[in-house]
Amino acid sequence: GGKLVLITGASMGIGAAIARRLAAESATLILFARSIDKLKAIAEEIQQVHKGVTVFYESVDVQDHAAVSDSISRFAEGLGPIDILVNNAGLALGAPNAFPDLKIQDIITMTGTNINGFMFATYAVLNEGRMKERGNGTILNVTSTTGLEVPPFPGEAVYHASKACQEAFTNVLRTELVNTDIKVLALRPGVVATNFHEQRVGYDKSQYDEFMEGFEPLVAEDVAEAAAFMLSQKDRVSVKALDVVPTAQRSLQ
Ligand code: NJP
Repeated sequence: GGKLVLITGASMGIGAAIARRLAAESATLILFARSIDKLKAIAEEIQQVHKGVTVFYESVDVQDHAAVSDSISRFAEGLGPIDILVNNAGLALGAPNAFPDLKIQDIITMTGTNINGFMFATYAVLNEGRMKERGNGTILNVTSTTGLEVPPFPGEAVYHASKACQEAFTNVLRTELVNTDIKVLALRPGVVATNFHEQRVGYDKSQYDEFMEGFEPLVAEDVAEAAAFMLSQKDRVSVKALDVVPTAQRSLQ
C-alpha cells in the first residue's frame, strides 16, 4: 500500500501541493498547520479527487513541542510508524525592515517555527512516530536556497539564519543516522509564488510586486514534483539535496 506521510505546513502553498502530489501515489496523509479550516478543505478536496486515499489533519502549531509530540504519538499508535516526514512549515515576517526594526514577536515566530518547530517535528517523528525504532523512512526537509547562498535580501536576517540552521541540522542528522535506512534530504526552493511572499512583506502589494517584477517565479506544484522525485527513489538511493529555482531568478544566481 501507500506510505504514511506527515506534512507540516500543509494548509497552503508548497505543503498543500506536496499533499496533492503524494495522494496521487496513494499515500496516507497526515496534514499539520495552524488553520484548521484550510486543512479541512484540502483534505476534503484530496479525498474527492483520489477515492481510496485517507487524509487526516490536525491543527498543530509546530512551535508547541507538546502538541507536536502528542499528535504524532496518537497517529503512530493508530496507524503505525511514520514512513515520511515532509518538514515544510516555515515563514518569513517583517521584510523589508532591517533587523533592529523587526518586531520581537516576529523574531520569536520565525525562529520558533523554522528552527524549533522544524526540530520538534523531526524529533517527534523519529521518537513517538517510531521511525528511529524501525530504522527506515525519509525526512524531507524543505529548506531554501537562501540557507546556503545568503544573498543580500534586506530584512531577511532572521529568515536566512533560520534556513542556514535547517541546512546545518539536516547535515548533522544525516550523519547521525548514517547506519540506518533513514534518509535525510534537503529540498531547496528558490522563489515560489505562494502566500509566503505576500506575508513576508506584510501583504504590502507594492513591495510584493516590486519583488516579483521581471521574472517568472515557480508555482508550488513545481516544487511538489521535485519532492515526488526525491521520495520515489529506491531505498538505497538518497537524492541528498535538490535546488529548484526559477530559470530566470535574479539575485540567487
Ligand atoms: O509558504 P506558505 P510556502 N505551525 O505561506 C504553515 C520554504 N520556502 O508554501 O499555520 C504549523 O504558502 C502555514 O499554515 P498556517 C518556506 O520557508 C519557500 O511557500 O495555517 N504550520 C502554511 O501551511 C517554508 O519552509 C519559498 O498559517 C505553520 C505553510 O506553513 C516552505 O517553503 C522559498 C506554522 C506555509 O505556506 C513552505 O512555504 C524558499 C506553524 N508555526 C523556501 N507557521 C518561496 N515560497 O518562495 C506556518 O526558498 N505554517
